[in-house]
Amino acid sequence: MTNPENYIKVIKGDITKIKVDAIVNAANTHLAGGGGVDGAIHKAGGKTILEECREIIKRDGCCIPGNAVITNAGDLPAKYVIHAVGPVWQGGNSGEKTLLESAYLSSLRIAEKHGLKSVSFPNISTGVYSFPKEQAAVIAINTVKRFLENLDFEMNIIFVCFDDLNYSLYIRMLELMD
Ligand code: AR6
Repeated sequence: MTNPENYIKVIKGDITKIKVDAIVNAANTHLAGGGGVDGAIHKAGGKTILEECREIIKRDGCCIPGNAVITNAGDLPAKYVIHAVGPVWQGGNSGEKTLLESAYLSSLRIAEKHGLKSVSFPNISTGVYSFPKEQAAVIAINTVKRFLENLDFEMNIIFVCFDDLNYSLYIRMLELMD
């Protein structure tokens, strides 16, 4: 794709309300549901999502940080949920940046494999997992941009920010890209 920035948007809101081919969840290694965006997705999507997560865990054992898996989206307006596991921030010297990049890339590769045309991301790892928001935003935007540059079909990406700081960081960084 040329000009990937034309396919990247940022909005402030609740990702469970977004009608896209797939929303990404900030999950944990057990795909067990939890708080934050994970809790909101399972609450709004209903039990079929957790049922499919349990089948995946039974088959694979766990979903390690940096990886992602896809499930149904239950009652959500999206068609699929891609569950990505970001790193827990431990000070920055434990491979957190690479793992966060990998969580975004794994999600994007799954979307590519399924031919998905629109994907929404939350700000993975910036809540309970405490990844510094500015560093996380740089990684998220650069990883998505590079991926789209090399993609041979058009995919729209929406960053759905829930808090004011993430929203203002993304707005600023995406304007800088122009
Ligand atoms: N829509 C969009 N973003 C949201 C929503 C929502 N409805 N709710 C929260 N956020 P977090 P993590 C934002 O904690 O840091 C869970 O318990 C939130 O403001 O959800 O990757 C899992 O089970 C923040 O910017 O995910 C894991 O155990 C961002 O989503 C653990 O938390 C990510 O915050 C994962 O921690």
